[in-house]
Amino acid sequence: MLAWKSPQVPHVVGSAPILEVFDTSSGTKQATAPADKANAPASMYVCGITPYDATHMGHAATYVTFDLLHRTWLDNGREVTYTQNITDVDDPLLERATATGVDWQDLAEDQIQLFREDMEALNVIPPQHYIGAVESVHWLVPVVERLLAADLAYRVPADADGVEGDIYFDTLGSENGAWKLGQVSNYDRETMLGFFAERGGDPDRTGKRDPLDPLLWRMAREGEPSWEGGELGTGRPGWHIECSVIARRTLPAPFTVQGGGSDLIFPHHEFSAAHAAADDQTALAQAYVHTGMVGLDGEKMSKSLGNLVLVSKLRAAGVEPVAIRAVLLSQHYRTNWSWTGQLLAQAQERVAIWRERIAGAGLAEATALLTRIRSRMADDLNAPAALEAIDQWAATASEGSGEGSELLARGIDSLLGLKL
Ligand code: 5CA
Ligand code: ZN
Repeated sequence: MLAWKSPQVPHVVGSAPILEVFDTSSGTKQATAPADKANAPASMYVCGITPYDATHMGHAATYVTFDLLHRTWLDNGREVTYTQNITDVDDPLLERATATGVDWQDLAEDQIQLFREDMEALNVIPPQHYIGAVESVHWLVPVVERLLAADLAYRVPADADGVEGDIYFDTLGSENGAWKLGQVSNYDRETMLGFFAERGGDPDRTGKRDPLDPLLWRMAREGEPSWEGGELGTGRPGWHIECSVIARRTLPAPFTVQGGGSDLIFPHHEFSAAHAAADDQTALAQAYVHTGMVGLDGEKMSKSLGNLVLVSKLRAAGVEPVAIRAVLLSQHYRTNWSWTGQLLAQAQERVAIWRERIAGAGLAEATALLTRIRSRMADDLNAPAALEAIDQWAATASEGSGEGSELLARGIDSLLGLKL
């Protein structure tokens, strides 16, 4: 699928320390390159949108976070391969389409287009591989066929709707040297069961070997879209296998970083990794990086709760995207936080001050400030500290020659994606 237009990312002289990120799986900060090969190629998979509603600040915060990671790697001179999916067929999308009386494909197409415009406005570098679930069905079918043949997947009898043969993943039977239940999330079983039921799983489906076993292939139902599935029969894919297959088709194994919001730690990233390990005995990713949940005035922002602050609405109201991005950078990516009008007003004020001060920046202080920004970003993407460094400089710098102005503007654009 077409992604969106790439911004120009300026190259800035100097070098940054190797980026360390917090890895959910090990519970520690991990270097994202070997110490002796800071500029090794890097690869990243970030879970994309389910296109049934417009981009809210939670999505934006997550994609901007991984954009910071991407920019930090580029600044290290690394070649980056980036894949993002689109869950363009799944229950929430189909349910919304039915409820609003629109065709599910039209709904997806409109929302994907709006997402592209939002990402472009927010100066987010697009992925090289932007792939929809629908496009990946023919990659995924042979994988599920292999799992079935190895008895790591199995069929269940008909449920109330009378449809036979949905295919599930045998979680406990699939544990091997590359993956064990809890490998990614480190959650205990009770926590897993809670999140599984909350986030699209069906623990009570009869005929499953274990309540946590996730769906791999759903047989065709009347009124639901379906695809030819070879030995699987006609149907549509489960959610985790989609990301697992798209990632492995487009990136090396294991790739450097798997990314998404913390709502994806379990079951989604746990089982994406499980499917990969069951299919080819490899770890899916080297590090699993998760962003905190963004809320609105204290509640989680979600499409289903309907308490959304939309990027497109703010843009339409004339808010500068650079100010929206400055709000997103003002909060550490791992914390849960709430969007407020006050944060936006503060960011707008900051942007105005920075613009004014950068015009007169001296060369030595611009160079010193860039070094500070680089070291803060290398330490688990500490964007709030990087912004504070800019504030501090802006508050104390004397009116200079302006010789450092271009360097500083380019550095802030390159590293933070803020085009001032
Ligand atoms: N299509 C799946 C991933 S394969 C999905 O979760 N789609 S989504 O549209 O619900 O979310 C898109 C991305 O935004 C995911 O990475 C998700 O973890 C993240 N996200 C969703 N809500 C929030 C929120 N309130 N705060 C921060 N990130 C969020
Ligand atoms: Zn995903």
